Amino acid sequence: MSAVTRLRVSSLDLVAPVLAGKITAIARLMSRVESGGGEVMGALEEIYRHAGKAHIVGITGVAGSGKSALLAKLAIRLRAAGRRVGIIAVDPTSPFSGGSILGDRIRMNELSGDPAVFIRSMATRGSLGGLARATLDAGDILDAAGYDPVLIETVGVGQDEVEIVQAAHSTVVVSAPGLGDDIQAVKAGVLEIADIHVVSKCDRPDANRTVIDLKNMLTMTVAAAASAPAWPLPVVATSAESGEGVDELVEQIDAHRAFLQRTDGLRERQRRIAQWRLLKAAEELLRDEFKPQQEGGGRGRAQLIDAMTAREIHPHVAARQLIEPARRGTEK
Ligand SMILES: Nc1nc2c(ncn2[C@@H]2O[C@H](COP(=O)(O)OP(=O)(O)O)[C@@H](O)[C@H]2O)c(=O)[nH]1
Ligand SMILES: [Mg+2]
Repeated sequence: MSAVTRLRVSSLDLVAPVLAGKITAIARLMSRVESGGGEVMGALEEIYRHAGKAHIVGITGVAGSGKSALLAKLAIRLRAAGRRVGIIAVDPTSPFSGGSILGDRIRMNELSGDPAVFIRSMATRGSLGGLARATLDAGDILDAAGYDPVLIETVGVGQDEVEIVQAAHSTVVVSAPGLGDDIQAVKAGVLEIADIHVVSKCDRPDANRTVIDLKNMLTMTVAAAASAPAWPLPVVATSAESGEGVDELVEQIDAHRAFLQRTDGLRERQRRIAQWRLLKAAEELLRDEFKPQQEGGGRGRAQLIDAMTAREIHPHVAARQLIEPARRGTEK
């Protein structure tokens, strides 16, 4: 029995219902993307052609900064405005699915069961690069299914997570009061990738201090890098508890999208994202080709490792020898 018959419905057969916005088909295709495997590729090719309409918004910040709670509030507002919202959470520390966020105040079932809001938590997989790829493929699925915007939550640490955010059209960096003396975004190295800054939990008395600190820091860095002054970097104070600032955040996200469309920045970002995804996909192909259990190369892997350990050849040279046969193979 082939893998396809075992799956009963092939991934390709899921494409039409996904494009029609059928929740079960979307969920099934996403699960297949997450677990990997070649069977889903044909479907993803089809999906990719239909995607590219949604506004992809990355939301990042350290764990505990209030991203998930804010996203829930955002989703409720966007939903009330008649928009279909897709959310992908790449955050193993505070899973979106199941339980409640923000104590018992915002129950996720306020949103779940509503077909106009699709929320998915991506499992962090062991394979390097796989998570970023799977997340963006999942984003394509929601995009093609008519969700707009698609919000992607990641903890702003680790290369994968920062890269995912860089594959968004608009990036929101969340800083929370009381999580340390400095602005956490600086520590995480994501301050400079923000299109919109959020100071969360502004119902707390120490939030003002964080807003002031952040603004001070921004005047310094923006003055230093006067390259793209056209977009005035906003700082929005929000509270998922009181709902303060959430409307303003929606406005700023929409304003940034309009700015990108007006200035050709969108095309630029789309190209940057395409380039990044191209390189990611190529990396993954190469990695798959040289799985550890394989003996690859004109010289065997073990021999190359021996030679490197003995300091006879440089890793760069060994790597070339390792991939040489594959490169010859593709040139044929
Ligand atoms: N006071 C207050 N607490 C918040 C707010 N938003 C989130 N929190 C709390 O901060 C903690 C982390 O929230 P969460 O959304 O899971 O953060 P994440 O890790 O960035 O997704 C939880 O205990 C929340 O209850 C807020 O607006 N005000
Ligand atoms: Mg979270």
